[in-house]
Amino acid sequence: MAYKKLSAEEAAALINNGDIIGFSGFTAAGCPKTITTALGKRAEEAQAKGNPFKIGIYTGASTGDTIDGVLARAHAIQFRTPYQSNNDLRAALNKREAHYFDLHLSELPQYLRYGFLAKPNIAILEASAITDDGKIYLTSAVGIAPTVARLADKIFIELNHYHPEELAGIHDIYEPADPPVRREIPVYAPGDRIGVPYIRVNPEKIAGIVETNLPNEVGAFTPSDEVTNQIGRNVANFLSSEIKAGRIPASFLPVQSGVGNIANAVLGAMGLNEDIPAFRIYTEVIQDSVIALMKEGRITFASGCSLTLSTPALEDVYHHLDFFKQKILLRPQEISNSPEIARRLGLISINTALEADIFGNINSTHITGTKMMNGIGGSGDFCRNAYLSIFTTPSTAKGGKISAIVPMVSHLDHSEHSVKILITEYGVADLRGLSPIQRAETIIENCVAPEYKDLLKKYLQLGQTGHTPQNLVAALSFHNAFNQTGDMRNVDWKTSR
Ligand code: 0RQ
Repeated sequence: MAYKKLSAEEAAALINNGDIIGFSGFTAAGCPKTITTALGKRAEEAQAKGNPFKIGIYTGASTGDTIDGVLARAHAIQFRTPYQSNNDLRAALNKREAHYFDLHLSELPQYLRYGFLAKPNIAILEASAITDDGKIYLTSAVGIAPTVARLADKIFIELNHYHPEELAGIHDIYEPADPPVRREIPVYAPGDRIGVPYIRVNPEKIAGIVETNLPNEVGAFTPSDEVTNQIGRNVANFLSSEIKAGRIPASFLPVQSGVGNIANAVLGAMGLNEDIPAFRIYTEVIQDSVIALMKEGRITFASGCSLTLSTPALEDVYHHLDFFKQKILLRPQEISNSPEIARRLGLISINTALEADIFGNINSTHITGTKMMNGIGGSGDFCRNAYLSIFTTPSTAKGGKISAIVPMVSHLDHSEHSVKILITEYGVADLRGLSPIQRAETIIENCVAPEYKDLLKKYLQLGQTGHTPQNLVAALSFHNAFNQTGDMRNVDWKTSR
């Protein structure tokens, strides 16, 4: 091999305070693992000597603990974008120890190219293979890798032998040209290939190769429970009724579904629903349920940005690559999450809310308006541009002390203009064509937990005038009750009037 072999410590020694690093990967899939572990130690040693050591971080989305966890615990993060989901990093962001700016995932590569954000001078990429002439074959995700590989001055490769070289061919790498010369991204069906299966770089930029043999750090999914299963069934039944009503073509449309247990339960329920024909996926995160449904013939193709699979599911894919490579494509996030393609393909988009308000606005990111949970991820890329945009959420959190449906969201990610359908375990609120007061009545009737229905009906009576009958004094009274008493059911309208 033409490249210098390095240990993780040798590579980390070439990274300095103030460097800005772009990583491969998307969720914990496809992320480098060893150089950052060594970098965390290097940062701690420098800080122990009284020297500052902080870096800037661009990733695809969340990462494994060896990036976000290690570097957060080492107090080594100056800034970071986009989506994250690590407990230690979340704590650091909420203490404002690291600066975090939350971006739509599709936008990050073009923001970097446009010069809106500081240029990454280093890229660290996990690869399953590399050729002497600079062709890099990624592993189980793509993320922002093509863009940061091109922009960086120096590239480190973690060549991870856990991932088979036969994975080559599953990726479809394509970077759009920038305005004013951008043309349409020519994806007309989920399976369309528009690029090449590798990232091509100048071999002189490759500063070294670290060889590894490590699985992804994707955690096991929490098993679905009765609430998530019921949400799944409500989504599936709603979609089958839309087919019967002729509002979704009988041949169905490609589906995007978010990340987590609800998304797994929704796809599982869609797979079981006999009125929904076998379907295709055009999404960012390919989760375990997609693989199971592919084996059953219920999902016929999945285009995504990552194989965010539990280790048994990923090994199943790797043992049957001949089968799965015909049915899966991994794309950069600006293609998997492209608003242009979401609109053209007519995606049915299903994402998760932390809270919704009775008028149909969605908060996917902030706990009681101040604390960052994870980030907006791809939910905005898809929901604004989908054929049909659905948000799901359990009706309550923390054993009923929090209603996920509130008078006014404490932070706004997706507005009433983008949100078409809201689904909880209690039912479906179809908001299409409804005025604000009609939306409020529909959401309270169909989606709210019984113990919160009367409270929200009373709230509607407090907002006497206007097109959207909010009461600006009482609008955040549910959140105030939670902050003051630990339970939203203790809301006191007299003090909030
Ligand atoms: O906390 O575990 O401490 O009890 O929030 O809630 O119900 O386990 O749901 O894991 O699916 O996460 C929106 C965060 C949901 C996620 C969100 C508390 C609740 C629990 C998690 P505990 P659940 P999930 C894909 C596309 C971003 C938008 C998106 C997410 C914890 O799905 O980050 O879909 N989405 N992007 O108790 C206070 C509320 C709460 C609440 C729940 N109203 N107030 N706490 N919780 N509701 C992402 C990518 O693009 C990669």
